[in-house]
Amino acid sequence: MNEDDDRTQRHLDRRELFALAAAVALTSAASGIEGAGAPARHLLQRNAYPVDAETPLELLTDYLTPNDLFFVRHHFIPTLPDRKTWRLVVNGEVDRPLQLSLEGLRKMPQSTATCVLQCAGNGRRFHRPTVPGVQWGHGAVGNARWTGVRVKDLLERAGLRDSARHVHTFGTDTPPGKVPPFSRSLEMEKALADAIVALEMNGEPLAPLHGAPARLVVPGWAGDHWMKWLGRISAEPSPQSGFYMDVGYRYPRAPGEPGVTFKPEEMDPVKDLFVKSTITVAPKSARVGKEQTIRGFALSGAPDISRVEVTMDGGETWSEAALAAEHDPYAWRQWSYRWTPAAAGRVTLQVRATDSRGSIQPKTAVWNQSGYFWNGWHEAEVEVMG
Ligand SMILES: Nc1nc2c(c(=O)[nH]1)N[C@H]1C(S)=C(S)[C@@H](COP(=O)(O)O)O[C@H]1N2
Ligand SMILES: [Mo]
Repeated sequence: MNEDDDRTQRHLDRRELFALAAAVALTSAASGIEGAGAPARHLLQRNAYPVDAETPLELLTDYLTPNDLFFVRHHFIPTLPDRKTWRLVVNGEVDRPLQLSLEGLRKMPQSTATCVLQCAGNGRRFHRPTVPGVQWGHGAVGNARWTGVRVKDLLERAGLRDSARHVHTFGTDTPPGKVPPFSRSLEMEKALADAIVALEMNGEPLAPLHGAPARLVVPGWAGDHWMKWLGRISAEPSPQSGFYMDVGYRYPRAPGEPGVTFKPEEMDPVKDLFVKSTITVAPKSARVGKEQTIRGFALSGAPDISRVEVTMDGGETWSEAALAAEHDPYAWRQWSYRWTPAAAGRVTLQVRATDSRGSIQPKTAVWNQSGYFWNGWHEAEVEVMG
């Protein structure tokens, strides 16, 4: 970062900090699948500075998650670029490095992907034994329409060289003190396949909380690859190094028993999301003979979900839920299950999803020291009255 770059950035002023605080109204964690009456429309804050806030599950009922309810995850207090002076630099192993303004990016062909953004740590609080880190419940996830310029188009315009195998990505947020920068890189193959430098989210200019003026979208991959406040992408022969590549955001190659930790070299960077299904609507109580509809969403690092099933006997027998018609590659798939209780008593409903690659959601998520990719069967308890 040279001085020149510094002048194009600024830290949040007081007004913006208050706006942030309002966006993530302080509230304690509620598990939120029951919620009587109209739920309050705000995020659930999991951390103060930087901002880490998730969406209450009962508000994750739309195919497209509204922007003001979309979860937020920052490693540091962000440095927000000024839209007018901001430039996206494309350099590294290219013949013609680029420096593009927002206007310049808008003039390039735009492309759209509707897909899931999920933090690798979503559901961390459900791992046993517990693991340190932001104690996300189920709501560090959302589905949105992202519009912008394909990374492929940018790299081709810059004259990508064959020597480049990885794309290093850099945000304009700077860590405090000795904290290492949030460095990421992704394989060239993935970057060229479907990554987008997004300028819009659900038809609106990207909001500051979500990385304005531009962020990376990596369909099917965990949120840590989705660099916000993007300032530079660089084509490189090798992966980027640094704490968040070499130590953080890694998952054991061959996971062990719960509680067993691994050295960084026994792990690989997290990439594809794991298949999972989440319940968003279930009654707390029901009546024998009266139909209920249970709802939720299912997602995966595979492009589609092929089935969602419900069990009421702990996995002995399964019934298929109906999948909603709306779907896009790497988007979530909404599902519903109509159920008419036959007998009084307490019922534990559990769901599991299967993706288009044939992966089936496991009953218990694989424990790992960073608490990534929790995807155990989600359940809801229903009291059936006679
Ligand atoms: N520059 C920058 N980009 C970032 C982060 C960050 O701290 N700094 N956090 C990442 C992580 S871990 C996640 S899960 C997503 C969250 O995106 P959102 O806040 O728009 O939901 O942004 C990613 N991009
Ligand atoms: Mo994340």
